[in-house]
Amino acid sequence: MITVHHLNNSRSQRVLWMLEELGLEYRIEPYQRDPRGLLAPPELRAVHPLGKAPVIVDGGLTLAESGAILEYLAAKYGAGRLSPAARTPEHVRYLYWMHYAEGSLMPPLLLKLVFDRIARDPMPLFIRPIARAIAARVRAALIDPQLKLHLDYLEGELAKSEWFAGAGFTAADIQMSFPLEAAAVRAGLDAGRPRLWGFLERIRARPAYRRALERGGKFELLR
Ligand SMILES: N[C@@H](CCC(=O)N[C@@H](CS)C(=O)NCC(=O)O)C(=O)O
Repeated sequence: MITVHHLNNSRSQRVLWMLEELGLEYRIEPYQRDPRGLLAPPELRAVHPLGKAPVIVDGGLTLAESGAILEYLAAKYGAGRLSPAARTPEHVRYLYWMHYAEGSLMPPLLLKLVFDRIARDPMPLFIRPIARAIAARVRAALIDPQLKLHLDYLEGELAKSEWFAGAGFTAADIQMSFPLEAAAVRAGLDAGRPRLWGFLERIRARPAYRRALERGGKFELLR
């Protein structure tokens, strides 16, 4: 049986969702983030040297990196489901979004998380105004315009088809869900971008998504 090393409020939620979509049996090995630093506990390093989630163990294979895990599961267990046929235009789009989610969209969202926390978290009184001024400047000059650029782009892309790779729901939508859920809590994504908002509403209504939430526990993305 597949084991998912699952960190609360993390990217491993989308692996649970993928497994539910495929109707596979799996067990969850749960980990809790350190409430102060938000890092994973050190025990996760015994599973994979980076100590990050998700990691799956399937027989003799230990695999990290959510995009690789989703592609592995689709190839091994999908029997044609959740990934478009090779050498089709949909498959090229599928590949693009699979890589874009972590490679292009997550970096500004992570910067947003870090700089918002610098501005908000307790710190010695004498450095607070300086730290806040630097954080405000980086957000205004770099992070917020980049996030707007990405979200506007994505809103336009969803005008082309209902799902990211085309007319059919695929693992690329599962991969894109995490940054878009993160954008909803930390980057102002709301009903003002109706196609992206509709995407979030559609994925949240999927029975497999809901079952994954029940199995994975509370899912409150960091802000
Ligand atoms: N690109 C990797 C990112 C993995 C990652 O950074 N995971 C976060 C959870 S969302 C994590 O484990 N954070 C805790 C830590 O870094 O200690 C993936 O998509 O799997």
